[in-house]
Amino acid sequence: MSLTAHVLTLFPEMFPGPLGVSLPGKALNAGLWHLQAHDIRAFATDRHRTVDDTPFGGGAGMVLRPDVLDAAIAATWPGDGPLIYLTPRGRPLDQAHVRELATQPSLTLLCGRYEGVDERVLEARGVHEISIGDYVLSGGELAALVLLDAVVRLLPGVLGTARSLDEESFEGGLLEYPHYTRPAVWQERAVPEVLISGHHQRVSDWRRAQAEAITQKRRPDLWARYTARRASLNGDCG
Ligand code: 6GU
Repeated sequence: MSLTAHVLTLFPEMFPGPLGVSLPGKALNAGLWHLQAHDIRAFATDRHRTVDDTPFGGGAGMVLRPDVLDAAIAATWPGDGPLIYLTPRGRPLDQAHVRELATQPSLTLLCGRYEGVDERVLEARGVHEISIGDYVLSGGELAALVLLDAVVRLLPGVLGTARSLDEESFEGGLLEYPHYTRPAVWQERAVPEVLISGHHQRVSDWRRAQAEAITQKRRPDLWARYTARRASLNGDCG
């Protein structure tokens, strides 16, 4: 029922880290999800606790050994959810994918360090590869924390009912409209008049127009997807 996340890492002390505070931390303490960090080094077999070696074919860096990682997977993967390797060469993570991941009983996240992991263990275990963006992190741990934060806030009971998920950024296909609070005038800048009006329909029309304008300007890729979806919902095509 509730999600269990297993993280295989050489740095288990990085967990729960930021997921131990605020919304995900409260949800963790409330038992709405579970987190187990496993030290890959505990599955090394030699007396030096070796987890990596130099790459066949030469080159810089070190590669995680397949036997060590496979033993860690065998001991920790519950088998009722996907095995995921965080890597910049993986499928780019988006909100639709996050929603799918949030339906799983478990997520097992493999975090690499060094140059990477031996390809054979990824093949043998049917590992899914996910990237959180087009930049390179020094290891998969921060990517695992990002993925879990995005997933956990979608779990039943975590966000509460005060704010509907489909009115927020991406769930509706648009970037967020601007927000304002007191004071009504700050440093000679007034809050947009319509927000003081108390006219709910005018407020929501204004917010929609703002969200559309900012999406069109900043993210032509999202805007194209949004207009295509709007057209298909209106029956303008397939
Ligand atoms: Cl998932 N891992 C690493 N190491 N770097 C990344 C990434 C993942 N996504 C973007 N950069």
